[in-house]
Amino acid sequence: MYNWLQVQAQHLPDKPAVIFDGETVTFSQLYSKSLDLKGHMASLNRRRIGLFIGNTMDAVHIIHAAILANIEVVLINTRLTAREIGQQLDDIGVDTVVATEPLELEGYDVHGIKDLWNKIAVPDQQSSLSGDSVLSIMFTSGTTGRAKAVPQTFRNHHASALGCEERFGYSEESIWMNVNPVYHISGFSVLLRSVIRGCTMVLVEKFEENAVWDTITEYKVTHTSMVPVMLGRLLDQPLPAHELEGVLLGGAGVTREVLSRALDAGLPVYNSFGMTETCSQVVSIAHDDPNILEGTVGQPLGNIELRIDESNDGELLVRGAPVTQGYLNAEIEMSDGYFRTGDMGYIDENGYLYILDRRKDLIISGGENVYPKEIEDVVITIPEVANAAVVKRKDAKWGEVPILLVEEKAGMEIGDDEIMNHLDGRLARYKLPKEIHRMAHIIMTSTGKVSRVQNQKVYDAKKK
Ligand code: S0N
Ligand code: MG
Ligand code: MG
Ligand code: MG
Repeated sequence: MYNWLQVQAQHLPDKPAVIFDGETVTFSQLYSKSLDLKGHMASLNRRRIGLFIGNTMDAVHIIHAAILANIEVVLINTRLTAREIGQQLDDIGVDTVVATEPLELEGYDVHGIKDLWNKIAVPDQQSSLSGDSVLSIMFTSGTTGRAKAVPQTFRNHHASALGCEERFGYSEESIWMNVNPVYHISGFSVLLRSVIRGCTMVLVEKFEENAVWDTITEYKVTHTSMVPVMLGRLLDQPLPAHELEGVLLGGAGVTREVLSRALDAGLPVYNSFGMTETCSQVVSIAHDDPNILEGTVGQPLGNIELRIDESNDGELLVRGAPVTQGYLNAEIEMSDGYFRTGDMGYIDENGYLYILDRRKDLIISGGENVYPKEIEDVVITIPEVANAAVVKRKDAKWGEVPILLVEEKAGMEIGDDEIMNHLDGRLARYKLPKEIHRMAHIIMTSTGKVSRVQNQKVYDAKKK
């Protein structure tokens, strides 16, 4: 049941499974090469392997080989620094990484794809895939500043794909373009949905708006998903004739302005809400739903139940087969089998969900999550810095960006360049603050934490 690729290799052997950079691989070719690579992956003798992969054909083979070998894959965001990657891997005991992209990571066993093919393959062992087995592990940072490892099982992924398919309306005939990084659930889920349903995936290595439109027209793409920043960039281009039936938006809130521009241009957009913990979208709304411009992210997918916890500021809770059972390295907050998202919202009388406020401690820049505490932890290691707070502001290019407020130690000063030099190399570049401000005091809560609300207020007042 979970051996999706084998099933498609039998049912649709000659159908294009993946198109990448002008090369087409059929389901039978994808299966046989992945099966071959499986033996080489298994020779690494690890139950859990880190993947440092781009959106390439090699990456697709590696992921399927690992699935066939029942090796848990740990997806690494390739924008992270070696320091950040090391912290994540150490936290869940991973010492071996397979890389399709250049990677310098001291102290780990890193194998390039060529190196992997040169290993002596272990003979094929029939591994039975069960719903409860972990297929993938992805990191999502948290309030503590330490990234939380989210295990996603075969059942989670399968349920997610079925829920998406039902609402989003793709089928075996669809051509799915994948422009999201495969190391995020946004991209990984497309890779799995396409083999689960037996449709073709057109994989795009790097998001570039002109080239993406060319891909959409050349391959007659019918379905795709993306973050709102990508949609905004696509809409800034002249729109060619296309055959798109669905453009799924997720990963960040989309403005009414971008949504209505898309609808005016005749793009069949679906807005949605989802997280790494829920294995992609769990709530969505179609372009032809009369409520699409009302600020709602839609109704829950068929296999999802929602609840609002009124006793906790209207926190959104989610339950269903796609939802992870718990983090590998942290406690998960659950109530009655419902996952506590940390986001605040309400559900109207027709079951439409409105997200009122993302978690106070979350900044979403271009679909990448940025956690204030992670930046603050690095800033306060600068000797001249007494305290630091990271707040956010809206940004035309990225949606939201981090802003750094710094309190210097008495009698000490530090320049912006020195601060930025300290952060660069320690933090991924998308986490670097876009402005730095000196403050007399960083406001703390009664429990001694940086006050998100109060420091944000101070910054907002300063802006006016
Ligand atoms: C938007 C992207 C494509 C921008 O990257 P681009 O243009 O390729 O940048 P580069 O050329 O690599 O770098 C140029 C400079 O820009 C900086 N930079 C890059 N990205 C960002 C960023 N996000 N924020 C701030 N700065 C950024 C670079 O650092 C560089 O600057 P310098 O030179 O100074 O270093 C790219 O960011 C991107 O791919 N974003 C999308 C990531 C994503 O997919 N996120 C979604 C995560 N969430 C989920 O997966 C859960 C929700 C979900 O499942 C979902 C999400 C979306 C769609 C569908 C679903 C679903 O439910 O199926
Ligand atoms: Mg071989
Ligand atoms: Mg670019
Ligand atoms: Mg640069």
